Amino acid sequence: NTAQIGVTGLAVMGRNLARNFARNGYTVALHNRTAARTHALVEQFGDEGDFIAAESAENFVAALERPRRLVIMVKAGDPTDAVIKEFAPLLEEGDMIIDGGNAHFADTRRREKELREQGIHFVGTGISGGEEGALNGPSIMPGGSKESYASLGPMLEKISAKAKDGAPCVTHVGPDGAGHFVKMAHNGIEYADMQLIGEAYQLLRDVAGYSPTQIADIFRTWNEGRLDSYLIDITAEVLSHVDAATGKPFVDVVLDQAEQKGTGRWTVQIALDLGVPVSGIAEAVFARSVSGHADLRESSRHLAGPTARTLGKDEAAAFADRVEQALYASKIVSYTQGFHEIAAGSEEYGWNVDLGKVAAIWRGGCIIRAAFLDRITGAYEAQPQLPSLLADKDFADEIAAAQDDWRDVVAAAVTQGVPTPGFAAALAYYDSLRAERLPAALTQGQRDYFGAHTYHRTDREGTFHTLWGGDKTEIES
Ligand code: NBP
Repeated sequence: NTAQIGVTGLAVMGRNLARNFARNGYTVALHNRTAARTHALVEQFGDEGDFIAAESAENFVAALERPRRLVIMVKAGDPTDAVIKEFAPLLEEGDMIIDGGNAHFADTRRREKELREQGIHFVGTGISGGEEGALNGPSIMPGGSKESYASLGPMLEKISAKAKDGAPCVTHVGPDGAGHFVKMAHNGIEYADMQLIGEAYQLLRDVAGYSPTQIADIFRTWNEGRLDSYLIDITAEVLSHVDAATGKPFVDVVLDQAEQKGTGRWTVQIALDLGVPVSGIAEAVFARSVSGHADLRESSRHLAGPTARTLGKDEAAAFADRVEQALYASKIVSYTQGFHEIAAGSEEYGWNVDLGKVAAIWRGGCIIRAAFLDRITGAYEAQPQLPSLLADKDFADEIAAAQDDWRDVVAAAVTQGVPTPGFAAALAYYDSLRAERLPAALTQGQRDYFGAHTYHRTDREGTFHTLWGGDKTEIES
């Protein structure tokens, strides 16, 4: 008997993905550097489907039907290269290596190119949904060749999450590193979503004076409306949880220093390289960074702030409604920025990514799954060349309706001294885009003054420089 697919790397993600394939009727070959994990899987879950356990790389490869489909689920970085180096010599032309780890898309591009020269399809695949998603249906973002998707796609469609309309949450994102790039952008957007939710929570707590349980209820209400999403849902769960040891709200006993694994940081680094303003995502990454600087925070506790003023009951309820508006408007902006980055990456690397399809495959399985994504798909379907989500009339109308409240909330945060870098950055981005004139004209003047960097004029073509040190005549260069 031969396996339709093999998984090497059987930690939480690989194990659950292998079980998912098996539960869907595929025979799955199993391999892990440390064989104990392979045997443990068969022992615990062997009755869920057909597994072929292999201890050696040779036996693992031999168990796969041709063209072989070999999934790597090991720690991203050097381990992935080590595993490729081990398996590639055992493979033949037309075989596929699927890397489901959180690889940097530049590594994926390099690996794809190297393996293509050997006739092997390398399919860098973003997988979102954590352990639970890997087992019950993740959102899957495969890159690589069209040919590989023809062979692999139906299997991925089977094991993927399904959106509410039944559509599988997987699509061929584009060639080489496109899948991992889109996964990276997904995680950047996830950081921004989480930061915005955190800011909403802090405002409801510090300005409106609500308790964590009350805030959980507010989030539950929001989850029935346009903010309906996995992250809002779990936020309510976390906020209503009470610590068993102390009887205090769980959120009050957790150390307030956020950690990160790196994909959010990559999103910002790559955005800087591509020249895409992802200020909301950047603020989310920096907010985690600030939180982690314990010493810096400790040495800053004495710094002056405004006198706190908690709202009365009726005022608090009205304020909560305004926070919902601010959260929703800021969310539209962070998705606008994230999709701009995907569009820029697609343009830079010639991937031809369908942005509407990306939004569609994020509707289920992944961490940012939300009702809202249907709207993004709709916007790109109506206008595939949409320059920005804010150019979509429906989103623009919604922000128009939300903007007064959004501004009030940011103003309240500023006067009350509650840090809301996400809300504020989103609003500044929005105002920058709609501004008739930006102070960039002055920046250009300064650059021309100190460095003769030249400028363009609004009234005629050409490149100009003013003789600032002399008689200030303008010359055309
Ligand atoms: P880990 O990222 O913790 O990696 C552990 C696996 O890598 C084990 O199977 C280990 O083998 C193997 N491995 C290592 Br480490 N170095 C190796 C080497 N040099 N050669 C061969 N195998 C090696 O596992 P994970 O949390 O299951 O994640 C797997 C991938 O999925 C990662 O890239 C991760 O970023 C990505 N991902 C994770 C999540 C999540 O929620 N955890 C979500 C989405 C994507 P051993 O058993 O012999 O030590």
